[in-house]
Formats: sequence, C-alpha cells, structure tokens
Amino acid sequence: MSNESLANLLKEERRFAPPAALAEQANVTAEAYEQARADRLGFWAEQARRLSWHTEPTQTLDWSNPPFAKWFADGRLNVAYNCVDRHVENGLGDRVALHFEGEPGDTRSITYAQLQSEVSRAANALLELGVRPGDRVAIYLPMIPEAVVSMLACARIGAPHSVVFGGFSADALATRIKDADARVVITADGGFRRGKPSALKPAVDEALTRPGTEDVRSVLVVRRTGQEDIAWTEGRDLWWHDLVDRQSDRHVPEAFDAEHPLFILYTSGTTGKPKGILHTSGGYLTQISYTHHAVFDLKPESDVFWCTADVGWVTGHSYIVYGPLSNGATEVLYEGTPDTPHRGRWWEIVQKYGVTVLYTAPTAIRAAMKWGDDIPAGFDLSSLRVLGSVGEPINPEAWVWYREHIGGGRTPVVDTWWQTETGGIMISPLPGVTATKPGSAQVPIPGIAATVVDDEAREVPNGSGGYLVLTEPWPSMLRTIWGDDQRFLDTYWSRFEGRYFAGDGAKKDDDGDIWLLGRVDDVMLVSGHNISTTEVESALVSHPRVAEAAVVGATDPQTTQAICAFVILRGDEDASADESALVEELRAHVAKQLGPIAKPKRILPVAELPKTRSGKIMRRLLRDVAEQRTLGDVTTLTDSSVMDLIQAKLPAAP
Ligand code: 6R9
Repeated sequence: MSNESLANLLKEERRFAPPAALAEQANVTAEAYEQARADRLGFWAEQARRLSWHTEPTQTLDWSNPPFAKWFADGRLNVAYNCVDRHVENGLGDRVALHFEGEPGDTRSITYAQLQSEVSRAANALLELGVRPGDRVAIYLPMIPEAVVSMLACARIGAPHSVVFGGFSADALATRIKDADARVVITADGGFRRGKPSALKPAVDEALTRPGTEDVRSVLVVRRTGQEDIAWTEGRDLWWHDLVDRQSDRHVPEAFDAEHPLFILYTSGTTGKPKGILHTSGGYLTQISYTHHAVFDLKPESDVFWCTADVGWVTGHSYIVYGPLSNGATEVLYEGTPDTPHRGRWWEIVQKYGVTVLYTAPTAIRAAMKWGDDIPAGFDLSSLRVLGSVGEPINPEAWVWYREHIGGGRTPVVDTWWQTETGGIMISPLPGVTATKPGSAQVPIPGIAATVVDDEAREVPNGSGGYLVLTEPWPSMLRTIWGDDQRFLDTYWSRFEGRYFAGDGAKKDDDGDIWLLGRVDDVMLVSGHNISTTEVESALVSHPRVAEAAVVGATDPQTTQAICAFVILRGDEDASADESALVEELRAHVAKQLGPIAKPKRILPVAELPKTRSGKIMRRLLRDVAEQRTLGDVTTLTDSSVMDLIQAKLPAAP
C-alpha cells in the first residue's frame, strides 16, 4: 500500500439500538469494557474462572519472550472435561448438546451424558491405537456428530487434532498429514452433499500413497453413507463401529498444562505452503468460552445455538465445538448445504429446533438474498433473537436484509471479525450494549486491544484508513506456526514493531469504530488512490439488481490498476438481454455512491464466484482472469468448474 491512506468512501448512517429487553438481561454490559480497561490481565484472569481447572493458574500472561506468549502457564486442565463431563456432574446430563440434522433428513439428538459416553469410548479407542499425549491425529470427516466426538476425544487424551475440510483434495490432505506428522487419520466412507453420497475414504487412500505420510499407522472409518465398494487396507483401516463401540464408556480425563497444544489448523494460505496455526488449551478455551457467552449473549438453559460453519474451518472449531460446549449450550449440527433439498432448508431447521442464535457467513446471506425474500418468509423464524456474521466484510445491504428478513427487524446483528490465528472473536458489537452500524465490526471486545495504523505504524485519526493491528497479546492467540517459528515472526510480527499485523485493511469512522476493508493484498491502487475492494463491492450490492459482487484491480497502463467487477444478479434474472445497459447503470451507480475514482472500468455479470469452503471469494483467481493469466492454485476452491464458466464469459480485453 502506498503512503496515502485508504480512501474513506462509504457513508453509512443507519444505526440500530439494542432491543431494551435484551439489554436489560444481557450477559455482558458496558461495565465490562471499563473493567477490562482498568485491569486487562485481571479481566482475563477472571474470565479463566469460567473454566474448571484441575490446578488453578496463579499466573496470567507470561510475555517475557514476545511474541511467544504463555497464558495461565501454571494452570492445568482438561479441555474435554470442561466441554462435557463437568456439565454432567452439574446435573445437566439430560440436556441436549447436539441436535444433529443429516442432509437426507436423518436426525439424532445427543445429550451431554451421551456425549460423555461417546467421547470416552473414542478416547479409549485412540489409546488402544497407541495415540499418546502430543501425538497428532488428522480428522477428515463430514459434518456428523463423530467429527465433534473425535475432536473432543483427542483433546481428552492430549493429542492435538488437525481437522482437514471434508471437501479438500487428496493432495491438500497429504500436505497437512505430512506437515503435522499425523499418526492416525479419522475419516468416513463419505458424507451427503447436494442430495448424493460423496465419498471421502478414497481421498485418504490416495493421500496415504504420497511420500511423507508413511507414519500414519491407523485409519479409523465412520460408516456414514454405507457405500459398498470401499477399498480396505488390512491392518491399517478399522471401522469406527468395530473399534469404538466395544470400548468402555468410562475414561478418566487427565489434566494437561494450559499451554499443552490443543490443535493445529491450516489456513488456506493464498500462496505458498499452508500455515499450520497452533493453538493451546487454557487461554484458547478461556477466550472462546467468554466470547461465545458475551457476543451471542448465550443463555444455556433456554437458547438453541446454530453456527452453520463446517468444523474444518476455525469458526467450527471455536463456535461449534469449544465455545458452545464449554458453556453447556444446546446447538444444531447440520450436515448439508442450504439448498438441499430446497432453498428453505436452513429456515426449516431454524423453525424445527426453535433456533434462537444464528451464526453464519455473508456469502450465505447474499445467496439467500439472491434466492428471494419469499423463501424465509415461508417459515416461522420468530425464535431468533441474535444473529451473527463472520468470514468476510458484510456489505451494509446484506446486513440490513439479514436483520429484516431473517431477524424480523428485531434482532441485533453482530458482525464478528477474527481469524484462524486469533482463535476467537476479537472485534464485534455486543448485542445488549452496542448501537450497531450495518457493515462495521465496530469495537474490540472487552480485554482486546486493536487499532488502525498507517505505513509508519502511526495510529490513524478517526475518519482515515490503514492497516488493522492488534496491540496487546490475547489469550486465544496463535502460539506459532507449527514447526516454523521464523515464519510466525515474519508473517505477523515483523511489519509493525511489537504489534500483530492481521493482513487486513481497515478504517476508523468519525466515532472511532472499525470497518474492515478486505485483505491488504486485495486493496487496489487506482491513479494514486488506494481503494478497498470491500467498499466497491458494497456499493454494487446496494443496487437492487445485484446479489453479490467481487472486485479486483487489474494491471492497467494508464491508471496502474483498473477496477474490474464480477457481479451475480438477484433472482434468476437473465442479464443477457440488456447486459450493456445494466453494466452502464451499475458503473454510474458506483460513481454516485463512492465518487468517480471508484467507478469500475469493467463489470462482468457471472453466474457464480470462486469461493473457498468457508465462503471467502478468491479474488486472486479473478485477478488472474482479469489479467488473462493462467490460473494459480485452485485446490482450496469449492468448485473449480466455476472458473471455466467465468473465463468463458470474458470478452477479449478492451
Ligand atoms: C474467522 C475467519 C480470516 C480473515 C480475516 C478477514 C476475514 C473474517 C470478518 C472478516 C471482515 C469480518 N474476516 N471475519 N472480514 N469482517 N467480520 O474467518 O477466519 O478463515 O482465518 O479468515 O477473514 O480478512 O483476516 P479465517
């Protein structure tokens, strides 16, 4: 980015006060900010008491060797005990932990007492396979209860898990198995996606032929789809129902150090080798439990929580597994896609289980907008009381649509900014405290320190843009990149002395609230102005005919970069009839919203956009298309045929 700050283009004046009834009963009030400001470490030490420790910590933060942090270092605990057993001991064994909804319509409700038995059996099975504290276990499963059980079983015996998205290729799986040196892989014959069984086991078989994966001695296979022709390697492959079901449902959890590794999770990494982000136990669980309690105002006795993420994404780790379960919540776990067998499937699930708190991603909200308002209108969504968003900046129009059409115009929407690296939510409104602004994550949560700086690391004044940095260590921070301390230092801690560089552009508005503007790598430089992709995308989405937009800067001889936009139209509208008129209208619309400098040079209506499995638009690939280059790495794409469609639409460069 050049010295000039990001142009502050978007004006958004809408405000929504917290509902009075929610504010009155809120788990967290404005006082928490005061308390954390007065004594940040004392605040986190108090939050750590949300957990049951085998040995209570007397230390909070050890920052003697920055940026390698230790939190609660002399404390000892068992993470799985905190997520399961203690609730049973507290008389909540009959409370439902998971309402599982399979894509074909099969369901299972699992109480905390049942979860305790399942996790104990799985832990005993892993022990029988020789897994010992510190050994890594790779988990490659669909969104079924065994995914949650496997993660907790690993945590219970101190074996860090490495969950790999069920949609990733054999190559991606092999790289991750090798990097973490996993000894056991837990998988399934397959899962259900878009109405069909989709096999998983063949990808494991293929991955295990790759060099560097020889240390995998066992593959534990859940039978989910029941497909017949499944390849089997005797002596290595074991059915879950053979091994796990015969184990004792008793297992005494052992206490581990607060800094014992809990999991490694690989970030998609736009270029280069994926980064194995390492999280540990006590600090991670403290912040995840607290944020789930504070940001979603979660009342475990009455709420039904639903985070629609995949467990293979950090959002699934923190807000399907560790946050809700450490808080004794009842939650929904759904295997499939939102449009199978029909486009109202999610809303039907909300109605069926009386979901009160829904946490999803902007990509899903924009898809629902595109499908039409009448679909959610056909279901009773009145149980909902808090809505959350994560994964990308949420365009103000999508935010307002979400509140209106899903939240019935009553629910607060919390836009939560965080990363795999941060482990848990960092910047977000609190539903009972903050007057929300559509499109802004607004304020660091209590106990978190973030700001926006310019190239020289100076804090920018209100009304200006720059880089988002975190200025103090936090309990659920990554501890390093697995096996690569130097890369940890280079990636996050070398750009600004003593501060964590998140890689995101951001601006502060006149009130000092933070707006996320997309990855710094995606910021465009147009005739000497830095323009954020997010703002141009939001301007496009505010046009009634646009459902979704992705904007990139393509090299241009006159202006350094030219703004090139890819748009998906609302409804099933066919643009071909008046495409050139519509494109002109959209260009004029952006110029009016943001100013002439932000007017896209080219706009291309497309049917789909390239996305990662967590719903993030892969602008890098669109840049390749716009600059007519060969496509870069597409292995983390949900559906690579999307790129063929887009390339076929692209007219020759003007
Ligand atoms: C949780 C998660 C992290 C990146 C992050 C940023 C983007 C996430 C956001 C957001 C704007 C939000 N991001 N939440 N941008 N507003 N509320 O998504 O983790 O997959 O590691 O991605 O996602 O760019 O840096 P991860």
